[in-house]
Amino acid sequence: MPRTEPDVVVVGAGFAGLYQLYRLRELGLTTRVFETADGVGGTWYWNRYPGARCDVESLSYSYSFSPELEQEWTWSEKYPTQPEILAYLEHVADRFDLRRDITFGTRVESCVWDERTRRWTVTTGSETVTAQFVIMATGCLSVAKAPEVPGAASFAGPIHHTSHWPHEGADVSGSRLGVIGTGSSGIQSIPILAEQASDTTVFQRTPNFSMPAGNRPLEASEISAMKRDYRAWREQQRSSGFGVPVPEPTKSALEATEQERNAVYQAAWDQGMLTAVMSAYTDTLTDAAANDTAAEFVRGKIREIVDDPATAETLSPRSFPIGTKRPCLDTGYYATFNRDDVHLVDLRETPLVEITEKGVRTTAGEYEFDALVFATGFDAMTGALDRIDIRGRDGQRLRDKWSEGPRTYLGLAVAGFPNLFTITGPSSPSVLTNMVVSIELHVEWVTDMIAHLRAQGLRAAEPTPDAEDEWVGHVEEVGNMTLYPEADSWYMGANVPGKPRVFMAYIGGLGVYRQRCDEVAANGYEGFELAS
Ligand code: FAD
Ligand code: N01
Repeated sequence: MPRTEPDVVVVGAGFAGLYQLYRLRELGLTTRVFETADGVGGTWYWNRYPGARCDVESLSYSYSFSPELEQEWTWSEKYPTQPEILAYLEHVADRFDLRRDITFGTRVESCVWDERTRRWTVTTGSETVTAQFVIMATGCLSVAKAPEVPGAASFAGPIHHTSHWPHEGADVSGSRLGVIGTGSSGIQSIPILAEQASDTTVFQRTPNFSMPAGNRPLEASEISAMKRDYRAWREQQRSSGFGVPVPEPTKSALEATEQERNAVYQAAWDQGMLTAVMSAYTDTLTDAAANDTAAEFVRGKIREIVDDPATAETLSPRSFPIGTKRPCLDTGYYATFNRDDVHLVDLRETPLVEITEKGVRTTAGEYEFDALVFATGFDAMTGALDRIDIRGRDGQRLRDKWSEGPRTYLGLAVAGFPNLFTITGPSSPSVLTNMVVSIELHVEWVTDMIAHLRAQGLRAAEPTPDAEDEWVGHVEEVGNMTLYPEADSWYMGANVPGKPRVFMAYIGGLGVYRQRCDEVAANGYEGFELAS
């Protein structure tokens, strides 16, 4: 029988929840994991749209905690597909016998702190359990959002959100297809969908910067070289700024001549790595003029690839600095707009009005479709936490506390919410990095803290309001030194109407952040109040 009084409840069974369970077992703690989905994988369980793959190289976008796992798993491509990443996570779940502590198909609805027992009461649709600790491994991009227009229920054909793609696949062959959204999910799926559909119309509100992924099968020699050098590579990942080792830039883009810059950008473009362009110069993300040199390089590429100059201009981002909305890697995205059966609608000129029975109405008129795809993204960073009724000391609700933006200490814990931890929580480097590296850092840190509490006979820990205020201020200060706050991005909460406009990630660098977390632990969990 599953326990009703485990030591720990973990919410979510993606990269974060699986590893957290593994670590807690090592510590000898009893753990229940609850997962809404019917299987493991998180992001890679849900996002099954055609073309879904990661854009951090497979050899880096993988766990580092088990050298045996590293040796026995062999990635097939530079950027693995969703099915391959899901197969990897299923393998991890089986190899470490994790499934027996996971309750699938079960959503956690509320978590309420009981000050008397110093335990959380966790309620799902089917049971109530209590636990000393709750660890939210609920994901930064796990709550899909639809376009904010009325009428979806009236559409006669199927509507597929990229993040809830049917498991059996969606056959759009021969269909007239409308796609709303041109972020990473749209940019990955549109070239493939356009090949299948008889006619495709892309509704674009904001064009995004994208670069060719240069995806390819991995050579046996590179796999064996990496398997030989994995330990050193992992060390570099852990101390790097973004969780992907790249040479540190030493020069301002504005110190280079245009010719030098273009050679550097071209080499980065050919490499097919996001970090190569974004890390080419020291000031790409901090100086508007420096940033614009990279932005203009990409806009020049769009003009080269897209035959029709007006379409090229519509596809060219001009309303935000490059990198301040998540840039994309693609396979044939811009060239797709050279097809006669692909049309681009600029929603800045003719905004969406409604979804109708036959299709989509903009201010210019009605477009008729057989099927629609919403590639409209997520209520990111706080969405999954906001949807759980989390009540800390004195009945305070987390979503009330965060009504003007999330407040955390290190993105890991929240004042007033004892023994609650958030893996890749708001105000940590999370989505600005290779997430697997950030996840491992958080899981290991939280596990160490729980081990410390138990070794010291302590029952509860929570950040002090002062430590939280200091961290929130620091995250904001560092964010304001960059161009990120200028963009209407999901990093800023700007994609969800009514969401507070706050930069929700820490851009100080993963290596620097790791040092800070290590110092906090080494100083006896400085900034936390520990209670027996
Ligand atoms: P998730 O994988 O999101 O898992 C969270 C789980 O929690 C979900 O399964 C969800 O169902 C469950 N859950 C949430 N709330 C509840 C609840 N109340 N009760 C029960 N269960 C709940 N990152 C990169 O670093 N590189 C990439 O290339 C990259 N590509 C991406 C591609 C796509 C299409 C998307 C959407 C994201 C991508 N990401 C990428 C980010 C990705 O989300 C992370 O890399 C990583 O998979 C997150 O793992 P996680 O375990 O933290 O969260
Ligand atoms: O979502 P998005 P996503 N009317 O928010 C548009 C990761 N990821 O699923 O920009 C009209 O980026 C919206 O327009 P605008 C990655 O971190 C990675 O694509 O808000 N349009 C935008 O064009 C990524 O950043 C990969 O003006 C509306 C699009 O929909 C994150 O997940 C692949 C609208 C949403 O883009 C999210 O990506 C996939 C409306 N009402 C995802 N609402 C990799 O390749 C939204 N839009 C690794």
